[in-house]
Amino acid sequence: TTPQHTSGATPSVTTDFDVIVVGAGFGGLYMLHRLRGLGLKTVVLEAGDGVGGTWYWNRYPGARCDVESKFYSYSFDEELQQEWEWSERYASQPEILRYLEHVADRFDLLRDIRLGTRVTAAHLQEDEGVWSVGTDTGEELTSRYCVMATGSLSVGKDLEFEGLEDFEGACYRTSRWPHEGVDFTGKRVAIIGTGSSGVQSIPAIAQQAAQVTVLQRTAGFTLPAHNRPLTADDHNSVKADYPALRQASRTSALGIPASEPPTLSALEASPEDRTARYQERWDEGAIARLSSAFTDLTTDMEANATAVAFIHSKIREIVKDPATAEKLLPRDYPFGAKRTCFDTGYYAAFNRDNVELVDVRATPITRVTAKGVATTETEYPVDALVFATGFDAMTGALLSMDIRGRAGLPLRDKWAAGPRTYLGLGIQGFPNLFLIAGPGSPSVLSNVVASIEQHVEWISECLDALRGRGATAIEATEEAENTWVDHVNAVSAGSLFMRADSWYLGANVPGKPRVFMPYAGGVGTYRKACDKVAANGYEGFDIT
Ligand code: N01
Repeated sequence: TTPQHTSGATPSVTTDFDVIVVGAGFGGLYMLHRLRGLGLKTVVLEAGDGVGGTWYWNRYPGARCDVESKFYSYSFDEELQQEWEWSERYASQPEILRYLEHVADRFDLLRDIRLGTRVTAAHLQEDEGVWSVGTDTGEELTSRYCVMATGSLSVGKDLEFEGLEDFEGACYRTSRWPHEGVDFTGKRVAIIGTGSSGVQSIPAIAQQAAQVTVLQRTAGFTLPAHNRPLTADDHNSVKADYPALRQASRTSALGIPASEPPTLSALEASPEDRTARYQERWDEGAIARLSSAFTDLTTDMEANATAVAFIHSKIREIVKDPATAEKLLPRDYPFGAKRTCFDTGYYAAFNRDNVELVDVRATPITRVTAKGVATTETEYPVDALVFATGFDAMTGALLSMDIRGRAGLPLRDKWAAGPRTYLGLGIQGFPNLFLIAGPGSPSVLSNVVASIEQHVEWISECLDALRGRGATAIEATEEAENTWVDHVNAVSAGSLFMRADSWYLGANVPGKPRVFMPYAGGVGTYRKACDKVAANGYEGFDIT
């Protein structure tokens, strides 16, 4: 690259780029498009050999989004949303990847994306106010601004199993699935993990493999997706409604248009009415609909227990073997305290002769052996192991890089007791570094595409405003960051979310600080807070 003067930068300072964006998923692609629109020289560095982020890596059988395709898509370009046709209500991983590849192509993004380039370090050169970004390809690039579009669920949790190196069969991770796919025909497969990735992949793998052994530690809640192909009528009505749907998403709590709020307590309804309402919403196939069936499911544990009892009754109804059904009943935490899973044929898969459920809380996994998996009770000989064991969520990708701010302070040190951000967008001590859908923002508690668009637009407008002022640096103040972190904590304190050992709390990763990382105040409320900060001249940020 030819070094150039950055727009608005001190003339004596030259950088390779105005902005370096890390990651080419939904966030990085749109960020690049917007920054180009501002005339800022931008490069996107992407570890994968293709664009797509989450949808590039998570190619496991059955991978599908749990937000309807009409909402889980970009809204920023009218022609794009009018021309793209989703084939299913809930889009599959291959289709979402095709969509993102189409977007990259349509907006000619690839020429500013370096694929196969993993960022390993980002150091602030404090005197010059420049970020120096190191990659695993040995490059050292400089920029005035850095945007981390690195995803909340992009770094897998370490595999904590002893003896893994002894295993003579094949090992797969759902989040790093081989591009050529895997043929399990005639194979015995053990699947470890029954979160969203597990419940989606288990029924799909069971259709092919000779034998599937599901190793379940915690039974979770999963609702049927009722996915279906979209018809011409669906397309026409969505396309006609897009402006209203998008506007409703932006002001909603979850980043999808809100339905009528409930008016009745679960405890006031008669048992018959309650069951009827739960059944109606179970049949609809939309996660948020069941949890908002009554006013008090997220606030009153007795009310919540009625939803749990309904879901238990459904599991008992679907799963023919009573002993297996009992093991599948979620009992460890209230409904909604962890991210609810969304499946196609999960419980029914346990009615197949080739699927066996092992409760590895009762009989824990002791080690992986040459031939399979050993528990305290027995050994399960298998040809392949599939790990659907989750992610080092929200902070994993950021802390896997050596990010250093003022006085060389590592972000890992700054966040030793949990992530601290202002609005989830900026970090005190790390000027000119922006996060997309990071900790302290609604991100994983929302339709993340809607949240990403809001962040990208806020950051673009902020950079444009800085340029307008002739400023070259923006940094969250300590006071603003402290106030925001206190607010994020206050909103989640006492909520349902605190009642489960979830990845929202870092509880799935041994030794990770137990801090509720996303902002639970809702997408619309959050957007207003961000807009107010901008309207007040970026209050809470020091601008120089
Ligand atoms: O990961 P998870 P995931 N021994 O952490 C088990 C999004 N997503 O990849 O609960 C035995 O939820 C662990 O057991 P336990 C979505 O936001 C969305 O499935 O810790 N078991 C758990 O069962 C989701 O929430 C979609 O006891 C071990 C599982 O592994 C997030 O990604 C699809 C274990 C991990 O579940 C993460 O989902 C996929 C061990 N040592 C993902 N370690 C959709 O859009 C872990 N487990 C639908």
